Amino acid sequence: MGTREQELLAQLNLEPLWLPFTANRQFKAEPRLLVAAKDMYYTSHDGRQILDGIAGLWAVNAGHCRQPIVDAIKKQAESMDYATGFQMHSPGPFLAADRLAQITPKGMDHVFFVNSGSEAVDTALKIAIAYHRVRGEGTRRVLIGRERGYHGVGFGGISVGGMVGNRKTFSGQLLPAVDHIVHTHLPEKNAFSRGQPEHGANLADDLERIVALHDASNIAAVIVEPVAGSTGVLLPPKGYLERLRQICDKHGILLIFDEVITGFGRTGHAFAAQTFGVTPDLMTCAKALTNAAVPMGAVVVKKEIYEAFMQGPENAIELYHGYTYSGHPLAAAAAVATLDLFKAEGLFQRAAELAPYWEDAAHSLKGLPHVIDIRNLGLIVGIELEPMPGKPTARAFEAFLRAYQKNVLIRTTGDTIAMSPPLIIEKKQIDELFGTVREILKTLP
Ligand code: PXG
Repeated sequence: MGTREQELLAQLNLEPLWLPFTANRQFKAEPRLLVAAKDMYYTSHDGRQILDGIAGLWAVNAGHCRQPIVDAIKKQAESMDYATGFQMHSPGPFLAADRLAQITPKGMDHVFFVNSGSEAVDTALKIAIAYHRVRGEGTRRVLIGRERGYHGVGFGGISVGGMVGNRKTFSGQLLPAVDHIVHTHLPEKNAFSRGQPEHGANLADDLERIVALHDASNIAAVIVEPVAGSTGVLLPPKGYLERLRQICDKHGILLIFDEVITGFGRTGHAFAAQTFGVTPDLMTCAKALTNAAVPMGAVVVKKEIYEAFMQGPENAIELYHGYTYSGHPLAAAAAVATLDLFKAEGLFQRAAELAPYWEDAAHSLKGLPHVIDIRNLGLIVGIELEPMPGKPTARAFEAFLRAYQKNVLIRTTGDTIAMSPPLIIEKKQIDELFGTVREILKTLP
């Protein structure tokens, strides 16, 4: 440990903080702290430059500490810190909503602001139920998620989510009117697909099974991630999302895309809905909406959904929902600057242009020890490793630790290495990222 590191750690009392989604005791025994960031790199507490292979956490799409965003936040903090969004508002959220509506799929043009992906999911589920009710179809309350889905950690999100680790502690307290369609992971047929896999469109028909069980008149919405991220990068089979859309239309069920990680250029278009050519009725986003500089999320809905609420007496609140910080001025300022920066630098297009290079680099790892599948799209990759016998997740976590020692930040979930860099990444940095992972894979236990 260097002197700088020792000094910094000596000042910190690590004990009071309870870290999220972290093995706290293991971490506190050997902390990994990031102290600064610029563009593609973090600075670690021991003074190393760390290449950010995961855009913070699928979030810093324009790269770190970009000046226009920093300036916008500073300016807003100096001129007005906070204004309530309830029966009042400030100009920023209107500007942000307008900018956002310009890049969402056609017809999806009304925006409800929240502060995180989890809040966006819970808000979208509530809007779906409330929408059916205001239209006189109040029996439609069942929410359908998908196995292996991740929709944040609110009670709504874990209920429609399908990751057992996030659910098992709370089983019995999850939302009652929920069901799940099957996941789309078919490694025996689709391993090492480039982009969308060939097999599995028919898995969308599982929704018909659930409709037959509950009856469409009871179902409010289906929520899926267009590309499932946290569960280990699962891509939709060709034709799958189209089929899901058709079945929802047939039965009057709302389709919600959770675009928290796929939004803002990650797949080569503003949203995965555009990459796949399938438009949902509602979508959630967060993370890169502000380049992660200030927490913010949003639910974007089709015009018809917003308009269904704009009935009745004009002095009546149409939706009893909102957060103290919905449309927080600082977040709104960051969102406006971020969306302007994405546009000025053509970053979504840049992701699309880099995607073939990224794909080749990713698939060059095929054949290395332990690699049982590689899945990619846009600037996303999942590299699945054979688990160590009796020790699931241990091999991938070891890869994460070794990559960090070698100055590269990757992310692991289960035994899958996931990478999703800022969209400003250069080809030589793509080489460095995959080169480091290659070296690590050769020596992993
Ligand atoms: N939906 C999706 C699809 C997400 O990926 C959330 C909702 C929740 O967002 P908040 O802002 O409440 O965390 C997410 C979050 C990972 C990882 O390792 C991904 C997320 C969170 C933690 C880890 O891939 N995404």
